[in-house]
Amino acid sequence: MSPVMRLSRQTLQQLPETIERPAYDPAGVTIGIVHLGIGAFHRAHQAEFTDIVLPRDPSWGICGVSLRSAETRDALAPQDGLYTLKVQDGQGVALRVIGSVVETLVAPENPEAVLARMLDPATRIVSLTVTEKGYCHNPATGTLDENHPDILHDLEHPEKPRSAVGFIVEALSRRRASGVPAFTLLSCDNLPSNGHVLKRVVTRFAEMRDPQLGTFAATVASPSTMVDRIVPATTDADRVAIADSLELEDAWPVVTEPFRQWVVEDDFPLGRPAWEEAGAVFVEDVSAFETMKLRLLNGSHSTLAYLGYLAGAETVADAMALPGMRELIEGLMVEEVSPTLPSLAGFDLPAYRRALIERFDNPALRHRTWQIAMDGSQKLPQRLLGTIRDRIADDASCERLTLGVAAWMRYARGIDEAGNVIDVRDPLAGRIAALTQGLDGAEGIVDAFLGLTEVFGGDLSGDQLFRSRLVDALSRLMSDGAGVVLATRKQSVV
Ligand code: CS2
Repeated sequence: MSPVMRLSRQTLQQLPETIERPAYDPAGVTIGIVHLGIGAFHRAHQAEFTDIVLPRDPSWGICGVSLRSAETRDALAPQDGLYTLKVQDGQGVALRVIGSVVETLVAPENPEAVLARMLDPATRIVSLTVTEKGYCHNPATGTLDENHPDILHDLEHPEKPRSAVGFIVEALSRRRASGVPAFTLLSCDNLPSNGHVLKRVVTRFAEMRDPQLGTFAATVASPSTMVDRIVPATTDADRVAIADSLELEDAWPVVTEPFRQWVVEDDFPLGRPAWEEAGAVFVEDVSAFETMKLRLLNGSHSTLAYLGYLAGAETVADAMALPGMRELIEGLMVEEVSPTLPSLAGFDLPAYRRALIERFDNPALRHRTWQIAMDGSQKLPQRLLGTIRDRIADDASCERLTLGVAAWMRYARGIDEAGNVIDVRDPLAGRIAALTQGLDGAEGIVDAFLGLTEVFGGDLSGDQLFRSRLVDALSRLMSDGAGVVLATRKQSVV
């Protein structure tokens, strides 16, 4: 029977002994961080790091903001923001109740309440996990897409913004007017030099509103970070299993793996939590870590997701078990990605790659290929295309990476190998469908995709060698299917 009582501050004390709970009184926590994009990733990553250090300084509680739907607030508000983090792999399970998210707001319902929080002088950090598309940027260049519908909206209605960029700039403008120093911006999304990208789009948008505001925005601290933890979407089965262990209902627990990593540039003029005590690593320049993670982990993930989905694998672990997949991913990491990485003194790259394979194999995480396949047009530039660019410049092979890109093209057209419709989620899905409509040959399809210069950049869009390799890979996927291509790949490679 499922429990009737709900997790909350009141019921916290009745949790079974085995469940770890906040080592502080959640009622005594005040807000120091406004987080835009309160999804599962934030709750399994930054919110846990913060939870660990709150006993030392309870002034760093988090106000979590949803920029779109009310779902998270509706689940967490009746629980006083408390939720369970379930950490699991093939070996075991650990449950911990997190108390660092002390308020949840829904931006479209009340943008003014979000702005009020951002203006509060106690708010010293505004962090973000709004996914790649949330930056309203051109993925190939990292600059603001000035024609983005949300940007056009926010330019016209600066006091009622929709986008993260619009909220940040309006809050900075009001803080500046009332003499409150600017908060530190902290991007926690999977973008190369995420702090720089954020600063660039914020500064440009501020400039479009008012040149002086642009000058002010250019002075705001925006350290880059590398974030890592695999966090699949929570399922109903997870909810039921967690309620059984808690003997309480939790409307939105989060499930993740034991591994977690956070590398952060230490530039916080108004201070920060002592996240290093929770395992974060502070460095001067995060870019080498970020390139490594995006190219090795996320590049492999996207390749696994597109090829795996097409070959009928529902999860990453299933995809890893497809004949030929493990060899493909290992070869991609060792032979094609690793030679392009900047060197990191003292870093054990082979051990990092081995750990990645183990993480992809984690049988306890049902990480759906479909989930990772989302928003490919925003992800591919930093995950696969940058590496391909470097390999082409070095006159080196990139057959596996190219197969990953071709698999995206095959997937993004929206029909699977059995002729069924794929639920493609991508801001460019409509454009891709229109561009490729009626085409049935690999050459025409590749040319249509390469016309997306905001994805491929002017250089790769016009690269003839890249084009012919893509045509070759896509024709094989179209004629043989992903499963056969994977299983027979070795023979077909020259
Ligand atoms: C994944 C990432 O959904 C995706 O695109 O590749 O969310 C991945 O799980 C994380 O970056 C791991 O840190």
